[in-house]
Parts: sequence; structure tokens; C-alpha cells
Amino acid sequence: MPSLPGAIAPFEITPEAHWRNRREILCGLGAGAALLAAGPSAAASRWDVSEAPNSWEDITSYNNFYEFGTDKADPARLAGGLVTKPWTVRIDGLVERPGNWALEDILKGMPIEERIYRFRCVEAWSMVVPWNGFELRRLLDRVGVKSGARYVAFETLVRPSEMPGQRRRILDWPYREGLRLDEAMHPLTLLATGIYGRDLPNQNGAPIRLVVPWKYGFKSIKSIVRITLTDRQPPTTWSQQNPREYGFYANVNPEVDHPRWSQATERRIGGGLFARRQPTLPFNGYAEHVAGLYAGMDLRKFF
Ligand SMILES: Nc1nc2c(c(=O)[nH]1)N[C@H]1C(S)=C(S)[C@@H](COP(=O)(O)O)O[C@H]1N2
Ligand SMILES: [Mo]
Repeated sequence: MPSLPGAIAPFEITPEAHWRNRREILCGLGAGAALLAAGPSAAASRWDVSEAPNSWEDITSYNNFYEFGTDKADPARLAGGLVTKPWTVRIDGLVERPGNWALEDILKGMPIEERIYRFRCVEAWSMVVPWNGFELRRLLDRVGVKSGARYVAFETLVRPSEMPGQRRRILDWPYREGLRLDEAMHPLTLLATGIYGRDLPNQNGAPIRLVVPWKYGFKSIKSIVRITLTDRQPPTTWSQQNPREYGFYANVNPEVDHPRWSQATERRIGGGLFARRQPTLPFNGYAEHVAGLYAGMDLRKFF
């Protein structure tokens, strides 16, 4: 986008400034007054973390999205041509109402949440992202999960004409991910449609992507076109690619190292070149909410 020398394009400053203002309003007034002042979607979520969110620039320029290439800068550079309207999500398998759902129909009447989540990649960097989206369980309730279902499988779009990384066999396309049904039904699990109150940029998985904040980033599959309820654990891209390094569960765990590096600490993106690494928290800091899902499981075996 061309801009005047020295001018700051509005998209560079608006989302973050807008968001910060609303937070300040929330802190300064009672919740009721804040809602009136800032609109119903501005209520702080009980899931929010207190850490400062990363900038729009950090979140949208340092991405993993192999459909556009393996370099962190590739998605921002190459994802602009992805057409995300119209968008259809096929929902099938063990559901009462299978079919092709237009995204606009999915979003109709869906309560959209704004939540600030920690996000950690298996490569030992992390960010804090203010997502907007809805709880996956709301969609699953709407389509009606049948009693035999135990897992949820997800697939990303395959469209090599718009996804240059797919013209090579970097991965076995489509990118696939999966959750156990109870993980999928947990209220922390979001289908995100935006960041900082704006639509998701393509490089972050437009128009709809998963966010599972207690798991490594690769579970958070982008640009989803299919959701399947199944009775058995579905194959997932990274565990198929390299089962020694990547498991199905992929819960953030400082005690289980990746075979090639430690998972005990992380580098917060945007902290500057000399920023100290910080200790990684079990379940990425969400243990009080999700540890119970894994009671009695050996998390070294089910990594
Ligand atoms: N379809 C698809 N989804 C994906 C990936 C990918 O390559 N393809 N990369 C994953 C990994 S490894 C990470 S860390 C996150 C990065 O999300 P972000 O770019 O929004 O930070 O997306 C995940 N989802
Ligand atoms: Mo990642």
C-alpha cells in the first residue's frame, strides 16, 4: 500500500490504540459503565492474561504457515492473494447435521469473544495475542455431536494456485490437526476470526483458525475448511511427519524436551535482541483450567 513519506498508515496504529483505550476505560470505570462506553464486546474475559499483548506488527509478520513457505516472513509476503470470501466449512462425521456451512451462517448469532491468550510455538518462542472468535463448543453444540464421537479432526484449505508452498511437497497436504472431544469442548478452545478486533490477516489463518492456548502452536490449525467428528484419534500433520518429535497431545510442557532443544524456557517475540528468556509454564500457564483433562495420563508418553 503506497503511503506519504513520514505518514503513519491508519492500519498501523488503529487496532492497538483502540484496544488499549478500551482497556483503560475498563480499568477506570465500573463494568456496567464500561460496557455502555465501549460496547458489549469489550468486557474483559475471565480467560485473559495480564501480560502486555504483542504488537499488530509482531503478530502479523512472524508466522508459521507452510502453505506459503517455511520462512517466518513468507506468509506475510505471499498470503495476500488467498481468496477467503466466500468460505465454506464442511462439517461431517459423527454429527446430527452434517453439511457445508457458509462461514457467514456459522457466524450468525454466534457470541464473539475478545480474549488475550498466551501463544507458544514448539520452536520456543512465544507471543501474547488478543484474539476475537467464538468457543468451538458453540459450533459443535449447534451441529449436534453424536454419542460415539471422541475426537475432532480439522483440515486446512488445499489451493496451490493461491498457496505457493503447496506447489511443493513440504508437507503432506492438507495440513491436518485434531483434538480429543473434551479438549475441543473446553471453553478456552476458540475458533478465531480476528485479532485486535479486526478480521484475521491471511498470514494468521483467515478467515477462521483454531486457537488452543495450552498446546504448542502447531495445533492451532489455520484457514480451516473441514471439521470431522470421529470415534478414533485422527492423523495429524506433524506427528505423521515426525512422530518422535511431535505427539498428538502437544501440551506445552517445560519438562518434556523436544529431542533437539529444551522446552524449559521461551523467548517472547518483540522483547528485543537482549531480552532474557523466560521460564515456560506447564500447559502454557493454563494448568488450573486444563490439567484435569489429563489426570492419570503419563504426559511423557502422551506428549
Ligand atoms: N494450515 C497451517 N496451520 C498452521 C501452521 C501451518 O503451517 N499450516 N503452522 C502452525 C504453527 S507451527 C504455528 S506456531 C502457528 C502460528 O500461528 P501464527 O502465525 O498466527 O502465530 O500456526 C499453526 N497452524
Ligand atoms: Mo509452531
